[in-house]
Amino acid sequence: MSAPSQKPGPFPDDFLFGVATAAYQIEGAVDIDGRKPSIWDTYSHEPGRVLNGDTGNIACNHYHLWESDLDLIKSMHVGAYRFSLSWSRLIPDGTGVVNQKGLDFYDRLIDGCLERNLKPFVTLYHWDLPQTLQDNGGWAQRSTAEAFAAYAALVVNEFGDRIDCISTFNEPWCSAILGNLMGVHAPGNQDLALALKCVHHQHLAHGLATKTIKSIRPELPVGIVLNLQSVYAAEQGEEHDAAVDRHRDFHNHLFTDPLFEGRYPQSVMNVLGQNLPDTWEKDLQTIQQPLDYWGLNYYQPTRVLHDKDSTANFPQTKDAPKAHDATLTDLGWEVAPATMVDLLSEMYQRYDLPPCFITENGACYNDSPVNGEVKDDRRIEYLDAHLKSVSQAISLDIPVQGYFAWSLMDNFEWSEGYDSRFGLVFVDYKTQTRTVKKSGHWYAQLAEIYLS
Ligand code: IFM
Repeated sequence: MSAPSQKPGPFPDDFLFGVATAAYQIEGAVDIDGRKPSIWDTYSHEPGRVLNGDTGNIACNHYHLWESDLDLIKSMHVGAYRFSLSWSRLIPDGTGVVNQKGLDFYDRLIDGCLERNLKPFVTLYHWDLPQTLQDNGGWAQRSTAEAFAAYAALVVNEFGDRIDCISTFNEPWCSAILGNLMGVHAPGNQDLALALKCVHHQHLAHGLATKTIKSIRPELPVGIVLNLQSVYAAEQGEEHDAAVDRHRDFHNHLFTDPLFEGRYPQSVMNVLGQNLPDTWEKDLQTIQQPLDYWGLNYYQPTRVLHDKDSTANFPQTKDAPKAHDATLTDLGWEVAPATMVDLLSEMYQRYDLPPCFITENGACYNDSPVNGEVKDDRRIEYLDAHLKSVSQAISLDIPVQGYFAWSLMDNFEWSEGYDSRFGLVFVDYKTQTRTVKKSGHWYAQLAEIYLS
């Protein structure tokens, strides 16, 4: 296809375009070369947890196809590749013995990025906790935070000279809340008190790891990637407005206040504070580390209502039904790009923040190849509209330095398995053939225009 007639933008000259993936979603090779199970191996093998019983056993077989996958990324003219490391490939039990073959894999991958002039943006934790650590209590235990700092030290000592940016966590909300409160992600717990301990220890792990990374390699940019919600009341009324405030406190500020201001939101403390570990107060100083950037993963707005059920847990909100005229993706997520600008503005008003990257943005559309072509025009519209919002945010002086499309290719979409496709590249899981979708060609042309 030809270049978009009206390209989104403008963007600053050094604005970075990239694509993103995560280890468990693409690598496969789960029991090869010394890797041991993570909580997602365990969880996905439990009956009924993942749609169709899908697992990450093979995924996109990226562990073996990494070289041609990097060529594919290069062919898209992007400047950066954001990926995560599998902790259980590097330190199979989470602590102790280091797996040389795991180091070798990421050595090859990082060198492969550099050979192709792709900046490696590395994430330490994209939800795949080594199962041995979970067997010892997982994120509910302080020792897991300490183990994470040791893992960060290994990564920075090995790869720190060759990577551009390192993020401690990807979407800590998901691993704590979806995984330990809602029970729809690994490890599948539904326990509010436990979930709050996990939130705190993930924060602590971030703080300890950031300090460790900076002590080893002060010049390496360190940040954290958050999936914050842009929250709106679905109906007018004071009770719904108050519900929005509570929802933001629980789902956003429970994460951002400690990380960026070294405190917990008062409304959460009033109701749930007793569930935090006893050490919470003295840990806050460690948690609030100066960061070089932060990442926002953004997909859709959240519309809520006050929950009239007085026995409902804090924040006592419920999701509103989708408006009849809302545009939805194939996963039923609302398409509303301007809400991303609202959220960015809100964040920069509330906190004194470093620059940010949109570290993920994209949409699930399940178009398949017809005569060898995947005509996913809806994905192009989605990406185009969100890139226009990024440009608008920049025009409002919000320092967005880059944008990573989620995802390079279709992959294991967690509890939704392989049916939900977010890729710019179509993956035929039977043959492992990759077909660049129309959106992939579009994104490549866009990146090329801004590159030149
Ligand atoms: O696939 C996920 C990714 O792992 C984290 N952010 C959201 C994506 C789409 O659900």
